[in-house]
Amino acid sequence: MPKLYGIGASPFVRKVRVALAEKGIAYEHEPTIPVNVSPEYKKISPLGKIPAYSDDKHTLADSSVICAYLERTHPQPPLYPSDPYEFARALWFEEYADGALVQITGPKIFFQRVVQPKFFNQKCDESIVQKALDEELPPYFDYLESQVGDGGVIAGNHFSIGDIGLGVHFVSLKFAGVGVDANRWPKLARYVEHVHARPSFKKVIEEEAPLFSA
Ligand SMILES: N[C@@H](CCC(=O)N[C@@H](CS)C(=O)NCC(=O)O)C(=O)O
Repeated sequence: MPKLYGIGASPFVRKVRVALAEKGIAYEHEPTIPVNVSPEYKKISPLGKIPAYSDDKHTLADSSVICAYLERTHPQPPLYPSDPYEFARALWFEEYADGALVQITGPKIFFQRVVQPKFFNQKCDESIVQKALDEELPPYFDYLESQVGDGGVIAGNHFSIGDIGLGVHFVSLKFAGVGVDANRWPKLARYVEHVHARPSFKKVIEEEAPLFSA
C-alpha cells in the first residue's frame, strides 16, 4: 500500500492527503517529524522535508511533485485542467500558495498561535500575528478576491490543484482562529467555504482538528 510520510500540521502534507482523497487512493500515513531525520528518510526525501511518498515502485519527495505523479498514475478524477492556459493558471495558484502565501500563514500565524503554545509550551507573540493580519495578509486576500470566479474554483471549470494548493493554507488559518472577512473579501470568503466543504477537505480538517484543539 502507498505510504505518505509527514505530520498533520504541515500544509504540504495536507495537500497530498487531499489529492489522495480526491482520487480515492488508499494509503498508510507514516508520522514523520522533519527534525533530525534518519539517513533512511533522507534517501526518500533528500532535503529532509515532509511530505514524502512511496508506492510499490517508487519513492518521491515534495508535495507538488507527488501530486503531479498521482495525476499520471491515477488520472481520474483529473486535478489539473486540460486547457493549456487554465492548466498553467492552476499551477500558478499552487505556486503562489506554496511559495508565498505560506510564508505569512505558516510562521507568522499558524506557528505563533498553534505550534508555539501547543507543541513548544511557548507563548504566542501576538504582535507578529497582528502585523501579519493587519498588513501582510490583506494584499494576498485582495489579489485572490480579484481572481476567484463565480464557479467556486480558481482555474478552469473544475476543482483543481490550484484549489488544493490554496485551500490547505486556509485550513492552517482556520486552526489559528483566522477566517476571511466576508464584508471585505466576499468572493474569497465564499470560495474558501466552498473548497473546505468538499468531502476531501472536510475529512482532513476533521481528522486534524483534535491535534490543535486546546
Ligand atoms: N516544497 C516542499 C515544501 C515542504 C516543506 O517545506 N515542508 C516543511 C514542513 S511544512 C518541512 O519539512 N520543513 C522542514 C525543513 O525545512 O527542514 C513541498 O511542497 O513539499
